[in-house]
Amino acid sequence: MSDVEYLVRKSKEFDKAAISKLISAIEENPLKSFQILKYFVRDEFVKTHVIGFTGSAGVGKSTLVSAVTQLLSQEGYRVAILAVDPKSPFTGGAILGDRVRMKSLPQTAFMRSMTTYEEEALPLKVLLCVELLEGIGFDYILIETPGVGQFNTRVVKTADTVAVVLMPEAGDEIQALKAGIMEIGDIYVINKADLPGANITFGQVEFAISGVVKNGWTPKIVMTSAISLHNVKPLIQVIKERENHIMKTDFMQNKRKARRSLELELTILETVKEGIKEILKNRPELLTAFEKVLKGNENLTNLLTTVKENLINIDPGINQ
Ligand SMILES: Nc1nc2c(ncn2[C@@H]2O[C@H](COP(=O)(O)OP(=O)(O)O)[C@@H](O)[C@H]2O)c(=O)[nH]1
Ligand SMILES: [Mg+2]
Repeated sequence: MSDVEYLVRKSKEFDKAAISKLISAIEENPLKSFQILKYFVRDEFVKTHVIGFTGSAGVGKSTLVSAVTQLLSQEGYRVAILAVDPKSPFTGGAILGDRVRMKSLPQTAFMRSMTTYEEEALPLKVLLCVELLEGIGFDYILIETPGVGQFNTRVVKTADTVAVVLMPEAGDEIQALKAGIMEIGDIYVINKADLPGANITFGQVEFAISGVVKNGWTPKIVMTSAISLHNVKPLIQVIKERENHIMKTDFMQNKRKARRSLELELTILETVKEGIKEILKNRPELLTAFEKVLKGNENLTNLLTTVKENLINIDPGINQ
């Protein structure tokens, strides 16, 4: 048995060290991860509920995800958390803080932080890790993402349920909601309901999303206070309601199709990117040609045609 086969077998027994090693391998080289993912049978029947938690920094996503994990684990479910953390040049990321906040996770739960660069949004490696965790058989995969830019569209394609997390006096977010750019939520969570102003925010969200129906589902608004488990129970109830709704139709299958088409797109993109790097390294005459283009002595189309011909011949160097 190869190393990979051994790790795959252990991971199916929910061995955390094995799962971590497989995730590291995916992170290191997403284009080679198919050598791992092929060992996981994917049936038509989907039982994993993927929930994306998105929202501005500091609204309490990590605390909330940790509380949801504890409550679902108490019911006997297997929960995996992927905390996607953009590496910001300003803060250097919040992984350490998240580790501290999530250290009290139950024994059966699995948690992994993944760093990304802001402009990458939800990168391919995260989507492939969702594939892995689904293949292992987790009941829930909770993805924490910061609520900015491209994260939004990608999280919608990746998660079965999007929970937009807000806190009282979230003025900018309410404006965004009104403008329709935050209508990605299936659940709106007003966290920090122990602070003043939660009722007002609730009313504003209610007003902003009134009339919105997505795939027959009217988005729900729920108040939580993530610092106390008891005050997160209403969210668990809404998650179960949502589950009843989406499991009844072919929604889950369609979601996976959407996610896989995004994976395909990103896989092609990554391959082409690698190819471009190769070409730039091996064909110094392209730079000379480009300088001629800048001077007007050469046509850009000719240059790009050469690049295209070279790209077609690239060998991704990945044998399955
Ligand atoms: N008062 C109050 N504080 C909270 C609540 N949830 C989280 N916090 C605090 O808010 C801060 C940011 O929480 P964190 O989970 O890191 O937010 P994230 O950046 O969205 O992941 C931490 O100091 C938490 O302890 C809550 O429901 N009420
Ligand atoms: Mg966080």
